[in-house]
Amino acid sequence: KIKACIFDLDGVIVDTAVYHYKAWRRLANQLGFDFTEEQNEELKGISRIESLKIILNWGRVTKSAEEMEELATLKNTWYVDMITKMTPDEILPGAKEFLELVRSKNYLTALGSASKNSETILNQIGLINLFDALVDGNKVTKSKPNPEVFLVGAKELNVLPEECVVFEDAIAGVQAAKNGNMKTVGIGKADVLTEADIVVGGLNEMTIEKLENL
Ligand code: G16
Ligand code: MG
Repeated sequence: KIKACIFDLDGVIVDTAVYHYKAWRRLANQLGFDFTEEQNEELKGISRIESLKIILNWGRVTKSAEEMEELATLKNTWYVDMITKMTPDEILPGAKEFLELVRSKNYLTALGSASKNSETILNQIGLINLFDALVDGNKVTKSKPNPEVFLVGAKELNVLPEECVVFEDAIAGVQAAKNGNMKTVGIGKADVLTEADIVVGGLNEMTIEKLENL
């Protein structure tokens, strides 16, 4: 029986990918190359430092570990500048309503995000109080598809992995949930998120019935 819902942040609750893209692109341009929005898709759900490694590889640029830390920090200052201007009208359609709905039916809720900025974002958009547990890049070290972020979420909620449903927009995130023995609802396209138990276009298409039938 399902007892808890664990939500990814970027792509499920809010679209921060556009801000990540702007900040990473500014960094790439400064280093003398560019990358496309299509390439940016590959960075979804991937941690900050792993994202940087992928981007540097696209530009055929080599940096030391120390330089990479500096570049990642620089990108983050630009990113934080943008997300601290976010407002509740950037919440994706149905996200707030679905969180309130599941809570009213006594399901527990947790965030399971790779981002180290998740609390800033949830405060900006006014949803922080709708989560019983917050697990993000500050609490875990292993990147999705490793299930760590979701397993810590289940633990904090005091439920078993098989009692959890994960809502994810990234392939790596769906795999992480599967690797953790959790049910998954893919947010996006069924031909992309093939490993998800069901796929919906957004939380606005999600219902209690679909949740209970998983
Ligand atoms: C998000 C984004 C990723 C980003 C990661 C780390 O993951 O999808 O593109 O690299 O967070 O973000 P930060 O640099 O803020 O720590 P998620 O798991 O919320 O989809
Ligand atoms: Mg995501």
